[in-house]
Amino acid sequence: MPLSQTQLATYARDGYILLSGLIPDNIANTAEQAMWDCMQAQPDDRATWPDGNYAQGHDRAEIIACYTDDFLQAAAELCGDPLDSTKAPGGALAINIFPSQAPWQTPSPHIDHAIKEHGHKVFPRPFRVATMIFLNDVAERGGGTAVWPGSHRQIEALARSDEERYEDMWGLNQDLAQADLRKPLVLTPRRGDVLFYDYLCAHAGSGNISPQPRLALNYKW
Ligand SMILES: O=C(O)CCC(=O)C(=O)O
Ligand SMILES: [Fe+2]
Repeated sequence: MPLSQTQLATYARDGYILLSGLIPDNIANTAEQAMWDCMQAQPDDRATWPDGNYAQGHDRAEIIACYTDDFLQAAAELCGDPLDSTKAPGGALAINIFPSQAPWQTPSPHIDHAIKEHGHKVFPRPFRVATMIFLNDVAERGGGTAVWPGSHRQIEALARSDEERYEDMWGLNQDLAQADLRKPLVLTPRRGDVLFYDYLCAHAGSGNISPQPRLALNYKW
């Protein structure tokens, strides 16, 4: 079992957990190189970098290699489902945040699967756990993911307060201001760290005013 009782309790309390160094450095490093290749860009030549942020699905073997047995076991334990429910995914969504000139500000929270046209319902949960695999070191204000500790419980309480009104993830996401969320934590993960978050965990991408892009892979079960 890769996760301790303390880690499981932390996830239950906070609605997310950052597991440091879950992906071995050589695997994360090789995935990062593949990511640059996918973007047809070179890390040491800014002129080749994409304009703005980069969100794109990829299925290169070097990227899929991040789904190690330890990673999949951790995901399965956090899902609360049997292991075979988390067979290695066939790809990942790259979410890369490139440096920008915009003044840095605390981002606004959202929950995932909240696009109106997709019509996802709040209950039963449309997915169990989401993951962000960080492929490089993230500096302060370098585009780390922001998370709102305990927000999954507050947002669940909001949803339960009026299940008719908050039938859809979209409507619930519209009303997060009603959930009285605490202050967010803006993570500064390192290469190989993995964030797991609950489907009702409020989170956000954040601005990057560091010299380096933030490279990460997103997947949901
Ligand atoms: O880029 C991040 O850190 C978070 C992205 C995110 O929340 C999303 O794409 O839904
Ligand atoms: Fe999100």
